[in-house]
Amino acid sequence: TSVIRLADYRPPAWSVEHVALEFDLGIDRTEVAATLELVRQADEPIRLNGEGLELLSLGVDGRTLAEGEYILADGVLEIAIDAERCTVNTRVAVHPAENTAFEGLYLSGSRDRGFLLTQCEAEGFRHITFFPDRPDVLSRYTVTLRADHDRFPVLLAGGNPDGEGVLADGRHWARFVDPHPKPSYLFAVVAGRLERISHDYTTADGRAVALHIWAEADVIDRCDYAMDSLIRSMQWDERTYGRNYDLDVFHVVATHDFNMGAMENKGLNIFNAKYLLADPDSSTDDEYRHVEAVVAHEYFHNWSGNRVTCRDWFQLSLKEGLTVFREQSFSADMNSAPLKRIEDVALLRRAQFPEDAGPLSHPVRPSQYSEINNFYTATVYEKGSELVRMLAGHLGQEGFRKGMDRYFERHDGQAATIEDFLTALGDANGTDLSPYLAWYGQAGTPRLSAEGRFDAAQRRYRLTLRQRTPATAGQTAKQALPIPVRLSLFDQSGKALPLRLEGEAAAGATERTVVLDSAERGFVFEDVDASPVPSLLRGFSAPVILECDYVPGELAILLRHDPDGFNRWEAGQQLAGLAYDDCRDGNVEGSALRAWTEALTHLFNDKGVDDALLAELLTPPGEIELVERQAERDPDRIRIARQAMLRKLAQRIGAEALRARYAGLRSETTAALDAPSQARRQLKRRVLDLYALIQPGEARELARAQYEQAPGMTDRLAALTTLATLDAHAAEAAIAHFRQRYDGNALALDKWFAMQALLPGADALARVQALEDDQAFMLKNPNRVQSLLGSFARANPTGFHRADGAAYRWLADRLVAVDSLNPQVAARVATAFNGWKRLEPVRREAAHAVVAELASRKDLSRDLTDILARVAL
Ligand code: HT7
Ligand code: ZN
Repeated sequence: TSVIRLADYRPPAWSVEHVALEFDLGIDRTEVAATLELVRQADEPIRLNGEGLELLSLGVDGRTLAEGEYILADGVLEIAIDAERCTVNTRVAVHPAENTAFEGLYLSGSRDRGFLLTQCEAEGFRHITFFPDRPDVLSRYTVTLRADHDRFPVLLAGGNPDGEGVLADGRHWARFVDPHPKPSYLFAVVAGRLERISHDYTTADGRAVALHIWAEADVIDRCDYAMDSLIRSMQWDERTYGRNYDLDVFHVVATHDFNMGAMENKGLNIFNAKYLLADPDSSTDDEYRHVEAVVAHEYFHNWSGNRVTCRDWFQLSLKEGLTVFREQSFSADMNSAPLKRIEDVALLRRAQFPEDAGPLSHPVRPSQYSEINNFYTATVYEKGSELVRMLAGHLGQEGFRKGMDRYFERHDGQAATIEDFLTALGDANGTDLSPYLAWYGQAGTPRLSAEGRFDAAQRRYRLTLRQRTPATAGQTAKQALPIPVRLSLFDQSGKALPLRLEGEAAAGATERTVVLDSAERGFVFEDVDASPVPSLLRGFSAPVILECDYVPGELAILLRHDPDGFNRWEAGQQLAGLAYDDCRDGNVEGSALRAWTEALTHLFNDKGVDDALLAELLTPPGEIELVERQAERDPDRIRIARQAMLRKLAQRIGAEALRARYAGLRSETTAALDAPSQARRQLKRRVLDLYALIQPGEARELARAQYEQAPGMTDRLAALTTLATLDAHAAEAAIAHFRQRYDGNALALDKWFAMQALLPGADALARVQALEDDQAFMLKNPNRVQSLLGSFARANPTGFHRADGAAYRWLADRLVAVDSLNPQVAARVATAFNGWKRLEPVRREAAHAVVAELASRKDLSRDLTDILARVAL
């Protein structure tokens, strides 16, 4: 397969000033007529991308081209022409109902009741019409839709409405004009039977905007929370970045058939229903937060992505990393900032660190790709956001805002690069941010080591910081990066010390940031009376792995006294890691295990600790993160050691205290969404799970009662999970009850499939295979595939990594089947093979055989082939 390289970038040879598109919509066949106003930029033929299009006619400046006057090969239509400008007319046919890949124009739902929609990012527009399908070609769009009125009563496209009317034979039409030049990947249309909820919004700069959320009739009453979230997002972007919405209408559409989370098409966002619908009976508290976050994310793209877009797909993080960062700040403002940070860092560690440590590792700005769809990764999104966070931290709140203003002003209506972004931020602040560029080009997670030395005679504390990044796939030479380390020093009683660095006149704040910009550097703090406990990398100030030889007692001090909620949790995670090591090594009397259980017991009994934070503190790193602490990776042993440490904790807190706490939290009878109620539910779940480790019989009865009386999905699903984890057979009746109660509710059923796919142990495969026979299971629906196959393969280590390799062989077989329908989804699930090389030998051999066999097949999609080729290396 061919490789695209950043180094080969050349500006487009022809620009497209205006595009007029006319759609004659039908489920089996849609005809698309396009008129492109092209302007020469270089001495080259016109080249238009087109895939899977049936070309009906082609004309230039009003003249139909005969066969020899153009070349159509390998997805490119080439027309050689002398003029400086010209108009190209094409007419093509496409077949939406046959499009199972959900890229381009496709059908969501059934033939008789579903609706048509498009997905163009990254390269879907070429499946709709011939076009220079690259993000640096910005054009103004006029779109006319024509369709049968009864079958497609609602016709939508991005932009402002520009007329509608009736046609002969029961057909009708609608036209839309988008005044803002945009790349083709932001184009969208939707047509079908949809209901809507609406809100009249006025922007801070006085524009009246009609907000519409569209969904199929059976779920339209679950869109209110998304509308509230949208309004909050719009207000937040006005307040925080001075950014206003810029069209007269804003449409949001929900679909159950979508490859990713959502899509920020200009003026017409399209959402996976999973991230748009929410109601207490079918959504968990986590899902409510996800809806708020994804609605905000897509809305924020209107500036970070749409008004200023990407020059090429190597710059993907320019819009994605920045927009994730904007969403994270928004969510922190709407909810609890420390809890949001905990959630985001936990995700980074669970998803991005393993990605960056394995064969799929790549820089935030990759230098080459063979299939761009495979680069919508945790690295581009989550690590990309961490890089923006470092820049924001470096400039401070005001400086960052000034920099963002400069960036939006300077590049409005342009396709920009990551250099442009750093330059604008730096220029607005009179500073040079180019050292941070190295973060964008270097893959791998840096290891930051810290060593402290206290000198009693000099009353000094010397902190030596060192960095090193291990070699990653295809990138062995690594350089030092600027690593901002926010820190405090605590005395043994847990009091933060005022900090004075060597050479400074007076002591300043108790927290400051030092930057390690070389392989090693020492920082000397003056006026220190006794050996302090350093609290490092506060707020997770850089995406690195901190290696610091804390003794357990030091971490226990931070865990008890650090005033910053995030760092408190972080100290708990570090201590839990050491406690895990004790359990792994069979050292059940280990000092770390003791310090961890004691400190947490203390916090458990401390009425001053917030419920939500306590719930997080009671959750040690998960089985996936813990593989890093295991030389020979054996998921069964990891789980055994982790369960052992949790059991120790439960014993230390004591059955009586756990039961009493659970009873105190149990009284809830409504599913109210306020933060304290959510926190109580979260804590209740942790407490019951701990209790189940020492009193399984009683815990089962409590879980059963909780399941039956649950006022909402959070409590119901938590109880069902606890029951099923205790004993899947004993939970059968409740599992069947849930299945029946939510029959027809796709999103609730997804959770039902996922919950079972995640149950640990070697019999998980048989359970998953049995679930494939459930009538509601279908390979053609991405959410269903993710909930059963994806959850099992990517998040059930003991189930997937069975020592006999049976689950590997089963997944390989299913991947081939999914691939024939939807390559993007198959490629995503296949990343489950990412870590096979570091498994213990028996599993490694089994996985290797399967991966090698799959990778040698010649009949797979480019998406899946690309992942397998890299994973197999
Ligand atoms: N920008 C969106 C990316 C996206 C996508 C990419 C490839 C294939 C299908 C897709 N659907 C959406 C999502 C986002 O807002 O980041
Ligand atoms: Zn995005």
